Amino acid sequence: MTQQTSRIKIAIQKSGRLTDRSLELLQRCGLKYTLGRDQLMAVGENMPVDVLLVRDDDIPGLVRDDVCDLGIVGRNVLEEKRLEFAREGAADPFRILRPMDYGSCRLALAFPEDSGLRSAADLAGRRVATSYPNIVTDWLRRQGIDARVIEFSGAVEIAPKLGRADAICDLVSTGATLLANHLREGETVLSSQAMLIQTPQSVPPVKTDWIGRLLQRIDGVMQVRESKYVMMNAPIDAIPEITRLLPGADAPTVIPLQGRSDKVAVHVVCRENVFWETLESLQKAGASSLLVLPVEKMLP
Ligand code: PRT
Ligand code: ZN
Repeated sequence: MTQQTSRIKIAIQKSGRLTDRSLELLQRCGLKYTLGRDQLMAVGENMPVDVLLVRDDDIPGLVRDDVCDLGIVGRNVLEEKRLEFAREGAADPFRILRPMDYGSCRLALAFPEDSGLRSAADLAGRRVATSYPNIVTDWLRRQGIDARVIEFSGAVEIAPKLGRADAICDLVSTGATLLANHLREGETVLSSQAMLIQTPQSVPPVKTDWIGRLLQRIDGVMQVRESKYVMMNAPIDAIPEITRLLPGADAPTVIPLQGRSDKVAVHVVCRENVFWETLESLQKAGASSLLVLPVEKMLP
């Protein structure tokens, strides 16, 4: 096997809403890379991992065809392509490994405020504009609604104004775009976030170790974002109550305090954010000298 084929390729969006967070994730996994002159590939310097920078719509196909071992793409794009590939006969074009903690949005129906249309049930015999024709057609069919789906490649929100559709189905995050276009949000057709996917082919042994290490690091990076290391002094009999109060806490480490028999030091890793209210409750339970520290890295 050549050096080239032993390197792991991961496809991420070249320029868009998922780009910064995907690159930041890989950097926090320890990857140092050099961006090629064509800006299409970032070559890993310290790990056998290369990053392909492409349009998000191309990522599912690159992973299906085993050109890339891994990819990060929105569930909306993934689901749209999965339905397209299924029509072509590919049942399982990629393996979904895990959701990432960014890129969240929803694919939702929206109706012109002055239209009298309120919900999906009002769409019978009407036209819905969307960039996700496969997902929307499939959803309407499953709901038993006989509406016509009009494919729009961009600026879907202006389709009703142009007289091209009666309603739309588009990605929504804050809702500001719908508001600005006098559209009222209706049913959510798909909840989305960035997803990590893997080729359906079995991973060659030469890559198994590094893929495993990368996945473990990705999990670690996502976990530390919320995790906190909490330190305090407390009476030993308050420890059960302290553990109960801390969200997602591991078993606490209990350390004796020099010259103190009434209190011990308690150190706990919490896998969720720790709020002021929690600290106040810990104080009431007898804890003192409370410290909350961010966690830099974590492995199970
Ligand atoms: O060039 P390329 O094809 O790679 O990029 P793209 O233009 O297709 O995608 P891009 O960069 O816009 O989005 C990439 C991914 O980010 C999407 O596939 C989603 O998974 C995710 N995402 C998260 C969003 C949004 N939030 C989002 N708000 N994608 C698009 N939007 C758009 C939406 O289409 C609408 O125009 O933002 C507008 C609505 O936003 P609000 O905040 O006004 O509701
Ligand atoms: Zn795209």
